[in-house]
Amino acid sequence: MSENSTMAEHQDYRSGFVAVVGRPNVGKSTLINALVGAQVAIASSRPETTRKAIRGILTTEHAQMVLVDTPGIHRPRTLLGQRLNDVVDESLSDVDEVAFLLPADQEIGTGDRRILARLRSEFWKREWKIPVVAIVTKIDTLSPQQLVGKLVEINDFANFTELIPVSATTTDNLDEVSRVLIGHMPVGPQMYPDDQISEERPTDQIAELVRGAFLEELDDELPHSLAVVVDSIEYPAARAELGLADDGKAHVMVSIYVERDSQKPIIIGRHAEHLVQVKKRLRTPVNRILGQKAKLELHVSVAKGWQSDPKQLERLGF
Ligand SMILES: Nc1nc2c(ncn2[C@@H]2O[C@H](COP(=O)(O)OP(=O)(O)OP(=O)(O)O)[C@@H](O)[C@H]2O)c(=O)[nH]1
Ligand SMILES: [Mg+2]
Repeated sequence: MSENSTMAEHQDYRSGFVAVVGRPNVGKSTLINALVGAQVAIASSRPETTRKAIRGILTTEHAQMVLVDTPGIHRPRTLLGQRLNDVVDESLSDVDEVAFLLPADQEIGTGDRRILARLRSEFWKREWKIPVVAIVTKIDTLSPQQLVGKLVEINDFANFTELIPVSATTTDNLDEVSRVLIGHMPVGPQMYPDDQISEERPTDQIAELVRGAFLEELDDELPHSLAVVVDSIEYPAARAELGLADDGKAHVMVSIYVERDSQKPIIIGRHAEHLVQVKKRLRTPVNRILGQKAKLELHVSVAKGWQSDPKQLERLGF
């Protein structure tokens, strides 16, 4: 009997899906990475970083929790923005629990009220139909006194199932977050192997890593205009068959799309410095994902106004 099935039969083993929601930039992806203990979702200082419902998997001896990262809920300005909000709706349609993130360093605002209304319409009928846990993020930005005031304010905002403060950056109270979220999950079997931390396919994982690396490399608003697709992975044996040079590496063909011609040189950089840096930064993580030496081949193309063009959005996987 495998270790998995032993665990799955554990009488009060818990498992379930937790949708992690909140306004853009409140720290959803950072918290998921901290809980899972690996970079499963990209995080950045710019709002609207997350575009897909990426699932991070946390497995303990007594539970398996699938954390569903979601795009920040916002008032959409483009068709992409609408699609991102749709992603959140889909993520909410089949979860066991919701974690609603509110940042300690900002006031409760219209955005939060809109999210609460959305959660109420979906999950409230005299009481919450599933647990809705409020998580106050970035508590490292407040003094202990300020934090007390903040917790009172959020406690008055809605009657959440539970309220937990956390800092993903300092890991302050992080264990308590997983304990509480797991505590509210239903009893159920283990769904993924012990060592699986993400549900993404390698091609999608690499595409996200490339987008994340560009977000770090570029320091203006341009990153919002980027879309990244891994077109193919050519493994050494297949390359040899095609008569291509076999350097023992898997070649990962990546297309990077920008919205306008003028953005191309900015993405590439002087002497292709951005491309070089991104490849360097990602060498180890990409090798790890593919389990072998790999080479990124980055091609920058223009997909005119893709954020508002239904056809282009579909082609880019939205
Ligand atoms: N000080 C502090 N900053 C944090 C903490 N958690 C996240 N951040 C920062 O907040 C910014 C946004 O983090 P993300 O995790 O990308 O936020 P998000 O909610 O996933 O954002 P979207 O995907 O755009 O909706 C980043 O600059 C993080 O470094 C924290 O605990 N403390
Ligand atoms: Mg995010």
